[in-house]
Amino acid sequence: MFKKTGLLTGAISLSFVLAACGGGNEEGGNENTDGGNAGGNDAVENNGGNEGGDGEAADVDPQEWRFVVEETQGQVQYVYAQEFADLVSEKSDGALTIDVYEFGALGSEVDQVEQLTDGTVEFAIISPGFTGTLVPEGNIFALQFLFGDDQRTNQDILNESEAINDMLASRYEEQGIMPLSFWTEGAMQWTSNDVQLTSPEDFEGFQMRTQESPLILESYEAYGANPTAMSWGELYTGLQQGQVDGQENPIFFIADANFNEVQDYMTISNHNMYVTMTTVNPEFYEGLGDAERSIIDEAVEEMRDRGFDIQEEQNNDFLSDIEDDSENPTEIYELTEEERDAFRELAMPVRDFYRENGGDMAGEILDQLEQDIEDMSGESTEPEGDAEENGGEENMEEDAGNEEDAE
Ligand code: 6CS
Repeated sequence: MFKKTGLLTGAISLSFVLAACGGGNEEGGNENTDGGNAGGNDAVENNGGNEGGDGEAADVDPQEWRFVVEETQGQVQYVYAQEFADLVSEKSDGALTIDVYEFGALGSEVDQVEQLTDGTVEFAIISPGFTGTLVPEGNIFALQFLFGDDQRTNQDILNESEAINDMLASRYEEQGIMPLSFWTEGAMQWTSNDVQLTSPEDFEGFQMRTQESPLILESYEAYGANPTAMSWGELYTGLQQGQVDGQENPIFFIADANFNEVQDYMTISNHNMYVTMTTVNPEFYEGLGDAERSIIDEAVEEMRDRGFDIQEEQNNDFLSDIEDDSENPTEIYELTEEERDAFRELAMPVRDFYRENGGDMAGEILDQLEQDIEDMSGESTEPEGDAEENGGEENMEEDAGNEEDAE
């Protein structure tokens, strides 16, 4: 499925000081200790349930690797990475150790992409929303209303789609990012101040925070909004101080990052799902021995369903945190199908923008993905009266939109 390139270039050292907290493995938890402002400094060493050391698995050379994620301790990506690390340790009888770095420990989401490609870290969870200029085809996940509403079906499509796991994955690999799996963190919802977002008119002049990929910005411009890209580490303050009016994210993230504290409204829009990727540096992966590589592959497979369960549980559990927060009330409204149709209609021409600006393979990948979705969900991806207009003159490879520096 994946093209293999290059050889391990040798031991890689961090160019900065890493603060290691040395604590045990964090389970679930989800306490947010920084008032919604991201920026932990912790690497949590994995002990993999193998304290006491049963000895090392045959043929596995003891090694220590780094895994950086875009979320903080207790949040979905972090829990996933820690369980992945535990599995790898277990399978290698403690020979393979993975230290998990939470968001903020090594920089911004964009810095983390670079750390994976230059080999500073071996593993990373990377969301395509932060790779839009590096791998323009990856903008495909910004297309709203492309996938259906059933997250289980969507995860099956992410697991099996040829468009994603073969065609798109090879584009990532050419840029030094090898996706090992694509997975959902759940449906995204809108939050806002001053206006409940129920129709495209509500987005007129709305300052929307987005991740940095050009197609996300284009999608909100299609609704009439003024999107601004920023790191989520700055988002709580940005919302509080009125630099931006609203944002999109899955429910668990809205609640755990405390965005609801500084937002008047939440709209259950289910306009898209949040897709992320478990990735590895291709040269590192290719340079591994068969035994080590098999352990990684097995852990990736075992984490497919686990990742889905972690996000589902957190998204279910956290809704009540928002509903019950009487100190900082957030009014919640669920869009009707008719209301969603108004957004769907405006989202359709953005597919043409993707075809024209999403890199050499964009058209082919989108055609194949639409086919994969229809085959696996039994539902059409093309609503009636597909719009012809297309807003795209810019080139996503050259223009990242109006993102701000994501430090
Ligand atoms: O909104 C964001 O940028 C963040 N949202 C999630 C669900 N994970 C990490 C990402 O950086």
